[in-house]
Amino acid sequence: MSTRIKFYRISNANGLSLEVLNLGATIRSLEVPNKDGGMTNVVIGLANIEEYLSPEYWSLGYYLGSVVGRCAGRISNGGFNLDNHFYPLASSSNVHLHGGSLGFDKKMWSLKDISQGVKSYIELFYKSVDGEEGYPGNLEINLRYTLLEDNALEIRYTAKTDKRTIINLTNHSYFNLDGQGSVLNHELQINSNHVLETDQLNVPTGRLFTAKGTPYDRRKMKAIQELNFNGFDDTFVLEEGNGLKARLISDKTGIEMEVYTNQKGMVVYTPERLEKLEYLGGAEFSTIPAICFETQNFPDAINNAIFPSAILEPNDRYQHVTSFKFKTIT
Ligand code: FUC
Repeated sequence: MSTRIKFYRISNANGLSLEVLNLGATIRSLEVPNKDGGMTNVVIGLANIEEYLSPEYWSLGYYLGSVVGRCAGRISNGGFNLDNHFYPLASSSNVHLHGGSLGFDKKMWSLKDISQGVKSYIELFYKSVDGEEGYPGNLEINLRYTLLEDNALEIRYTAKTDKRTIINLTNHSYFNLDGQGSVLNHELQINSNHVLETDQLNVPTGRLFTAKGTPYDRRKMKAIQELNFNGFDDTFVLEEGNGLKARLISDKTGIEMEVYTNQKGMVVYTPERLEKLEYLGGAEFSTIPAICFETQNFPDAINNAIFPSAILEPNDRYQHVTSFKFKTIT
């Protein structure tokens, strides 16, 4: 397999345009029509694609736009037990994060298919071998990014294994509907009544708390910035079904984004700040530069018997669908 970074671009008839890298199946840009008749890149990307491979960038642990796996989020206890075997994982303070030292975000995915038409899509493939980053089983992942006619970016992950394993995939795009600055003035709605309680290391304790009456009550649309806003790095519990899971709006560009998923949880992450790197389009960012909607299973599910299972059986298929749907309010 070639180790050169390549990029692929697709667009749809309404002007939505997506650029994806083979490295980490990374979304580098997603251009959406704005209310002024122009386009806004609503995700944070790097100006120079080679920088996605640089040790300096990796050491920041941003995962800008990348697919995170084999298990997104934190795993406690320095690993996990499966079928009476303990699988140790790369950990710091006994906590494993985002698939380990060389997770799926740092792997070269291969292009399986690309189609430019009414339904434009890019399909990528990655095989994670038995034992990679300590996880059991050869895991084959197909990932399809589709630009639908109704201006949704659909991300469809399917995976199969030849041995019992655990899996929790997500995409780590940093959304900013202005393409620069901060998201503090964006309006946000999250359709969730419960949040996972976490400890000092941000590992779930196994308990949920009720969002009502706390800064996590975001069921009504309102500005991200509010008196008690202290940033999010939290797992919101999602209701089952096809309903709306979250909505984000910027008045400045008139861009609205809706989040839909078949996953049971969503880590909402708002970094405090980002290093002054060379971002795509010369974009500059300030305090609370972006918001990530990491749709997924509950982190550390393998170590919490009451969480939905993260185990993938050899005769089963992992199927995850998330879409980010855009509208331009003029
Ligand atoms: C999210 C967070 C982490 C981390 C990372 C970049 O998934 O849960 O804290 O900082 O993204």
